[in-house]
Amino acid sequence: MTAPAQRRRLTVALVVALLAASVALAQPALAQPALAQAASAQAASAQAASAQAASARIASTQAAPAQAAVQAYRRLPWERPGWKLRWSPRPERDGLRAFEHIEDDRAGSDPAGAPHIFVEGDHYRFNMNMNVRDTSPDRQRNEVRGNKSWDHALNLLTGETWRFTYSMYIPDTLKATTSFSHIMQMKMPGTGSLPIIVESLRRYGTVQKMELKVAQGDVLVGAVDLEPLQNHWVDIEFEMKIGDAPDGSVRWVVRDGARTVIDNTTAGVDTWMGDRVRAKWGIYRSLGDKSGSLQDTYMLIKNLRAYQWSDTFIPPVNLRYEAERATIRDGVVENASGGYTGSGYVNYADAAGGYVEWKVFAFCDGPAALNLWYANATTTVRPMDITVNGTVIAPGLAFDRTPAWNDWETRTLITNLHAGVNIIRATATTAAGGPNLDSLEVQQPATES
Ligand SMILES: [Ca+2]
Ligand SMILES: [Ca+2]
Ligand SMILES: [Ca+2]
Repeated sequence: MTAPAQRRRLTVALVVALLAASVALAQPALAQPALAQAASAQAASAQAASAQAASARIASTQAAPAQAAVQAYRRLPWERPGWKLRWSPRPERDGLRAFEHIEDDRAGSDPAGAPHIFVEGDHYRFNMNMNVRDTSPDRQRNEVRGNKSWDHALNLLTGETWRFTYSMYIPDTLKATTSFSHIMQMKMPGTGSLPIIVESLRRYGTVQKMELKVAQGDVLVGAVDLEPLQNHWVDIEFEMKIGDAPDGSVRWVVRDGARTVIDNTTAGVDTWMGDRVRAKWGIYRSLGDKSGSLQDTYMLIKNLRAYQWSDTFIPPVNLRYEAERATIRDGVVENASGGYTGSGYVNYADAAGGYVEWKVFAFCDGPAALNLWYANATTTVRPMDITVNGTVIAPGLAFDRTPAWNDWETRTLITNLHAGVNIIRATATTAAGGPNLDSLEVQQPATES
């Protein structure tokens, strides 16, 4: 066996072991019998096939139990199409690690009030006082963004359908305003990128509303009176089919105890902006309110859950390849900035042509999501050409600025890989060189589509 073939077999074995382990960990009661059953069904099926070659009569008697076993396996609940839980942080256990990024007074305007975002019992608390100023000083921001599970960021991609549920406590000091007051958003990564969905507290004269809008086209999904919902926990649910218009849709449900306050669905909207989608919670509001509603306040959230509609229990398989362990031309491995994974990151030389090149594994021919984790705390975009197996799939992909060198962000590409080893290269195309590059995550569906 050649060395690459040995490596490939090892990788296959490792991936299978990882898959089995993750299934066993997530579902200890179901996983072992189900996997054993599947294996025995396969064995019985193989046995039936060889018997068929010998004698059609014998084959027919052996194939029947094999089919019955396969059907029993398919009937297991987690093999049916349905909502599959993909994220369920417990504040007291997971703390702020449940999120990709914590934007807690990122301009450092209110050190006396820090931290503004923290765990309090079974919920997350977001404090907002009037001292806080965002990096844009006409507004305030204390938010968490992204969903992290098993130390990986959840990828919400085009063609997928997701449901988020959570409970929210809005005190009567958190009022609707004449300028924007957002309490939840769905966005793609990138500084200054437009939101996709926005949940806001908006004032119409004397009437305070909580509303949900799709940002593209400014489409209102629904609005409810805010005041009856204040000073106690209410339940929020929203579903999102991710796609370019007209394939996107959004459903928004607000429940107050047993009462459904609103349950609206808006279809035909645009919910995909070309990069992965992620949720933000917190208080992000303009200081331009003209109604005198702004004051020190807070918001609480708990029972956060994310479900993906899927016909398999097994989540997509996500493998991380560190930049510092890849092939590097015109770049150096560093570890001075924190927040990276592995042992460091690659700092590209200030020149065009430097690259990081990975050999990555794919289970089968088909689509994969590539997450390039990077930081660029300059004011200049640092584009790179991304090639897969020698073909440029994203020329001059923009790596926009990030708030800090230790604030790692992603650019996500969806591309086809072939089964086995694939070569992925990120090449700087301008004289400033590439951004700092931390890792490449490759995500493939666990089942062939
Ligand atoms: Ca779009
Ligand atoms: Ca550099
Ligand atoms: Ca790294």
